[in-house]
Amino acid sequence: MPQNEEEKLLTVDDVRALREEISLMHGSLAKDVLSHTPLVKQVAERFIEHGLEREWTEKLLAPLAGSSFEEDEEILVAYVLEELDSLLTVEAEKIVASPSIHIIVGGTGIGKSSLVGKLAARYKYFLEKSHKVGFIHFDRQKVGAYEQLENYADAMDIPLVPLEDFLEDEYDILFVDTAGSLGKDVDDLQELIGIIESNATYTIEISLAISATSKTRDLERINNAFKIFNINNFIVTKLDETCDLSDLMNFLIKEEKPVAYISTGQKIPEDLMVASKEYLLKQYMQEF
Ligand SMILES: Nc1nc2c(ncn2[C@@H]2O[C@H](COP(=O)(O)OP(=O)(O)OP(=O)(O)O)[C@@H](O)[C@H]2O)c(=O)[nH]1
Ligand SMILES: [Mg+2]
Repeated sequence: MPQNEEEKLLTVDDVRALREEISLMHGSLAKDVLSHTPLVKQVAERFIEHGLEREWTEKLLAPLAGSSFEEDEEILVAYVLEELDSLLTVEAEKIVASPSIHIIVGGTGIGKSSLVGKLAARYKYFLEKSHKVGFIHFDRQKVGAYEQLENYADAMDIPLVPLEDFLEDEYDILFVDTAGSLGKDVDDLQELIGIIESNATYTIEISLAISATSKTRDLERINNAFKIFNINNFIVTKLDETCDLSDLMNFLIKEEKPVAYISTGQKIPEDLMVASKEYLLKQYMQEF
């Protein structure tokens, strides 16, 4: 190839740099447009203060600058909320048709064991169909973890099924309580998942419990730490402990994984609800 043609070829790094430049240009164009429309800019800044990323928010609102809506705050806010609504995903509660095992993983003290108790009670007592439910204990790290689950089992009249026995008897749904810092148990938990998957009896669901009080970097750290598992959905805990859902909202729209349940307090089994976008957005807007 002649030297001058070779020189013309773009390297991967060149393309990457070009892409970044274009995306920056879009960002600054959006900013330029917004700076001429005080109300649109003000609404954008408020959402940015509430956790949304600057570039994303400015790009979203830029087309409204210069439109007939640029002076209508209600419409501008509703427009962003509509977009958030379309990006958030929630999961409908499953009616268990075939035996299933639901494993709850997540950081230390996030509310995993409480969730296992709340969910088991819900499936046994509060749904239209009463399911045959059991607990599986898989927390070998925390002293007292077994007793905590045993207490729920006694209080709710739900069996605590020994790990060796769960394939013996068929349950509609088994809830597995795990440790926050799994440490060496990661391999054992993966092995358990492998056994469940290779045995046709049960389907498996893994939920990552995340606290509404966690900051973005903690949410990302926990999410990365548990990526070794095939996480199906999130369960948000401790929503009652904060009025500021900025970091949670930003995390959820970036992750694009559905939220299945929301835990709203310490009371077992009452403080649990099936996830709703409307509820999450209402809570998010509370402090707006
Ligand atoms: N306010 C509030 N407290 C909660 C919620 N869920 C759990 N808790 C409390 O958080 C504390 C820890 O709950 P656990 O369910 O033991 O948490 P865990 O993730 O199993 O903890 P480890 O097993 O130690 O990792 C307890 O005091 C619970 O009552 C919630 O939604 N809101
Ligand atoms: Mg626990």
